[in-house]
Amino acid sequence: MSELDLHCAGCGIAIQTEDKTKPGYAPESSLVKETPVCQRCYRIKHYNEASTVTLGDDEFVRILNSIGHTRSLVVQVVDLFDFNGSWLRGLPRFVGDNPILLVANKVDLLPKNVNRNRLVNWLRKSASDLGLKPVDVVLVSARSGEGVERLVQAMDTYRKKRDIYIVGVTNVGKSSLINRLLSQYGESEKEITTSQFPGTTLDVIEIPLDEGSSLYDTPGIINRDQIIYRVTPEELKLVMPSKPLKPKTYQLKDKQSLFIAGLARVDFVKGEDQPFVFYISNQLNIHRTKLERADEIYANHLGEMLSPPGKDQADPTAKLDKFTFKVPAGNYDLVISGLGWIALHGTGANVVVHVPKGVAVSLRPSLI
Ligand SMILES: Nc1nc2c(ncn2[C@@H]2O[C@H](COP(=O)(O)OP(=O)(O)OP(=O)(O)O)[C@@H](O)[C@H]2O)c(=O)[nH]1
Ligand SMILES: [Mg+2]
Repeated sequence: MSELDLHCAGCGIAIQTEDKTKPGYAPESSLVKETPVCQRCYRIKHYNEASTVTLGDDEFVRILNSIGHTRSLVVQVVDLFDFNGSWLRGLPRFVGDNPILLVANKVDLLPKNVNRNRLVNWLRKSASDLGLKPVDVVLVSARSGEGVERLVQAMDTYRKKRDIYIVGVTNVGKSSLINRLLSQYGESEKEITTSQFPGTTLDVIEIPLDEGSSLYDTPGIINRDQIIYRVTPEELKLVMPSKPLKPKTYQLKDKQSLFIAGLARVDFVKGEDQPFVFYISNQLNIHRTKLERADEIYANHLGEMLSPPGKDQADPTAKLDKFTFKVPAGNYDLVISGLGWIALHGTGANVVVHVPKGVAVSLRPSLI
């Protein structure tokens, strides 16, 4: 049995029963179920295993291109915890004339008192700066359900009975959001596989909406700028916040340095005394020291006091990337892709950020 016309209900991949080591394997005995799942999805769901298969970028581009040949509403999902790192570049080029609805997921991670209208305006402005004019912007949380009703209304308004494609970088919560929508409509027995590891969905998954139109989940592309590709699966659980962020404020003088675990170092090189507010996973420690001692502390304590990375991964001799910023007076965030951001609301500061090679660091007008 090699050519089965069956697709895994969890990740969309074509199911095969012949090779355990290849994607899509499911034992024949499991195929009697109405909604068959591949062994990988079974293991992610029941043992929270890290997924080892990833989708090639070519395949991803092929899927995006095919959306350009449909008439549909495209829903671009971004992760509010890492707006910059979860931005899907060049989407308008791929999807042609189809309208794009921008959905910012994981709003539950932001402190409760954050002004929602301000966030939406911030998103609209940032999207526009990145070359996207969405038909609308909706804040949601697949986890808490916030904004989901609004999303349903917006999708209904803009799709005009056409298909809907949910697209975005890996791990932004596309599949979680669809599961949330399905359970809202009493279809809770259908469940797409989700996991904290990137690259969960492997092919397009069709969910019929009504006579003649469907909602499609799609796999996400990997954005290697994000720090999540520099940590082990165990460390990823610490780096990706699971609870609302509790901002940590440090009143700093210049010539001080702060380590975010052993993953990043922020040097306040020059400027007036001012607060640095860290929005990072509550499970990561911050260590403050003098700038002149920072090299020595890193060399001697990486993998111990400064962890993650753990002892086995720690390599204090590995070359780091260094970003220098002249932060203007006003409200700005220094963003370390996938790790979080540091808000500055001062009179200006010269700051240097050190991160593992290839991780993106940027400056933006403050989100909060
Ligand atoms: N805090 C929070 N976490 C979320 C939310 N939505 C999804 N997640 C988490 O984000 C991670 C990725 O979720 P998925 O739904 O698998 O993401 P995806 O975009 O489908 O990922 P790919 O299939 O790899 O492209 C999981 O750990 C989810 O639990 C949310 O609203 N809030
Ligand atoms: Mg998915």
